[in-house]
Amino acid sequence: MILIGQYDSPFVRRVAIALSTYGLAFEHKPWSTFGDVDQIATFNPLRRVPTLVFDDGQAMVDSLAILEALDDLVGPERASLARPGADRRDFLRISAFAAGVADKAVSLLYERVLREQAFPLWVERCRAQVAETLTLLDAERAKRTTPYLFDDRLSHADVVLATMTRFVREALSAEFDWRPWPALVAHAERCEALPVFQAIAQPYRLVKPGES
Ligand SMILES: N[C@@H](CCC(=O)N[C@@H](CS)C(=O)NCC(=O)O)C(=O)O
Repeated sequence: MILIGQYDSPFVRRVAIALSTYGLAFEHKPWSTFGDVDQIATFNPLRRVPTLVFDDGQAMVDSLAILEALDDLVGPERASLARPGADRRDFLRISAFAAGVADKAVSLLYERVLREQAFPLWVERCRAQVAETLTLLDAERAKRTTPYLFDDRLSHADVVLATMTRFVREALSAEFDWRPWPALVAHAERCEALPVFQAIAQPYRLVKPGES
């Protein structure tokens, strides 16, 4: 398999962490969405990352869809990051809110860096969406006493909560004061201390169109 995208993306990182946790071998192409867009386009017309290219040559996008496919590939015995059963709705709900924050953070970032002048209404909308959803997620994390969200083992939901937190803190460091969200910070620190998080990491760096 080939995984396309850089590890400063919270979406690419969550997929790489799953591949690595499941012991699935993959070739990593750390291509930038802007600097290496032509190379990405040869595999994926949508030109987004993560792109996962399976051994039969089929390319797939969207981190949640990719994780579902990986869980199917390894089967229920090996899919240790999946949480089927009673917690499924919470698992999907928290995962989707965390990924949604990352989506809106990416939108805000692009608005700030790709336009000569950011559109204030959009900036304020993204800022409110990110901040208020971080408050929701912090409360979800704070009310749980287990080491990870659902039990004492890492799940896909824990992973995206942590990769999102690192991304927003690094890429939009001037934008948000994290003091209101201590449970998220503590959660991210716990995850970032794990060997798989340390091995699959890259400090955030923006590559604009035309740069490499
Ligand atoms: N919902 C997607 C979001 C992926 C995403 O936003 N990727 C960004 C990089 S972090 C990207 O490809 N940006 C370039 C673009 O959207 O054209 C997922 O979960 O994979």
